[in-house]
Amino acid sequence: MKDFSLYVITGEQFYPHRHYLEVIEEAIQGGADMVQLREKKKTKRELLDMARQLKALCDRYKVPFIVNDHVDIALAVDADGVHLGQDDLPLEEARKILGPDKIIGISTHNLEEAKRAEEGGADYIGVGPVFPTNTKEDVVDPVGLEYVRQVVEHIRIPFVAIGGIKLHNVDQVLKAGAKRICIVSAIVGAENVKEAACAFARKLETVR
Ligand code: TZP
Ligand code: MG
Repeated sequence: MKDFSLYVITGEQFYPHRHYLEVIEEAIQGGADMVQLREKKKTKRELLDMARQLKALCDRYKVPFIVNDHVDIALAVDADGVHLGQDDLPLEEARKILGPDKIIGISTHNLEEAKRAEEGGADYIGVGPVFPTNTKEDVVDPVGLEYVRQVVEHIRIPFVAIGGIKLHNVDQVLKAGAKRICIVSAIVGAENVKEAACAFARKLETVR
């Protein structure tokens, strides 16, 4: 897996009057180096179309493109990988379908889930929500920076900190040991998407 540090996720509710391709392109131009399609209210057909277009955009910038939840859509558009939660298709099944070369990321909320994902062959894990966030419905309670520190100590595969990360609190996340962060609203919902991404990218440079 190509390394990454600033992982950006789509969220159409944050740019109702803009086209997702334009928003994501600005995020990439600002420094996002991994992109995920995550839209919970779209049909499979709509997602397939978005995935195809985002994959083409990401290919142009040589940025890995990941599909949330839908292994079939990831395969159909030859995405670089999938991101799966604890209630989605299990890692072992997804790996059987996708083979060894695709990226599989797993959301985790505690060390037990993190260890299981690592042992199961996940390429990276999500660690969060670090802070409260309204972006995700049915979100579990924030796990805080303590879980980030535990992952730094006990897990060897790459992890991304996610959830409520903003410019004003990102320093705490980096100080806890995160070298990769995953952002929705603070980038795609920003007034100036490119500048917002750029500001996070600059913060990340200080720890890399
Ligand atoms: N998973 C855990 S928190 C979250 C996801 C998808 C949402 C993060 O969004 P934001 O706007 O960066 O808090
Ligand atoms: Mg999911």
